[in-house]
Amino acid sequence: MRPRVERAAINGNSAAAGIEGSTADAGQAGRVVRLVHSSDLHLGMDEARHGLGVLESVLRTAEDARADLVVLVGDVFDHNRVALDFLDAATGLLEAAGRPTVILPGNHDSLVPTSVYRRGRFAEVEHVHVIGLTAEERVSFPELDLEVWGRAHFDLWDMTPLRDPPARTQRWLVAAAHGHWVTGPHDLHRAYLIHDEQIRATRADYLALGHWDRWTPAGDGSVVAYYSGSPVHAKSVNLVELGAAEGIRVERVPVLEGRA
Ligand SMILES: [Mn+2]
Repeated sequence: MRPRVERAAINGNSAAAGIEGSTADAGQAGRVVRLVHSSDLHLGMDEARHGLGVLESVLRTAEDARADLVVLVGDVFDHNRVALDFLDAATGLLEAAGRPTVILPGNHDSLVPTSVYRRGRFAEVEHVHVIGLTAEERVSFPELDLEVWGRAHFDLWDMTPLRDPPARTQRWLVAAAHGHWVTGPHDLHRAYLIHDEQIRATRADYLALGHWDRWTPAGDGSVVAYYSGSPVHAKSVNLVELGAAEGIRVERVPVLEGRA
């Protein structure tokens, strides 16, 4: 049984944002950039039962989709006590996939001193980028004319995922945030809040959200923003195409089974 495929085509913000320079009107000429957005894999929650199959599935789906880039928006690991050999195996999968991957640490896999990302050898893999560790907040891909910006969780304290978004330096700006989208006053007691006006202020072409297990669009429509949901629960990832004829195209695609 395949989950239904959700499609959304919304005009990108790169022109509307009024960016300076020759890239502003690159509209038709540039190639289409494809990225796969996922989050909340919670690897290591039950090593015996789930293993790394979920990560393998996401990477296989990205390969099948011929994605230029994979963006994993937090809680990739369930906790920071995950065993070193498990981390080595995870790094091995990312390395073998050979696909540029940006990881934004979330609240479960935050960059505490004993973080999975500091204990594991993630920083040694050239095409794996951990925001807050291998880059401060922004990872640039000049060959794609794209940058990914986000704020890592460094501990368990509250933080503001979308505080002070930067001005773009590439044609495409993808923002990433691991937190709770505020849909009303009943959400205000929560942590890691993401408000509509903060989403709007990113002026990003796409906002990749994590922290929720379910797939859902977010924001007020000013920026194309989606939770990917956990591949375990949503059974899908978001395939985002930047530069498609109709603007920014987001497709919810089912995750393929791992090889295991
Ligand atoms: Mn979370």
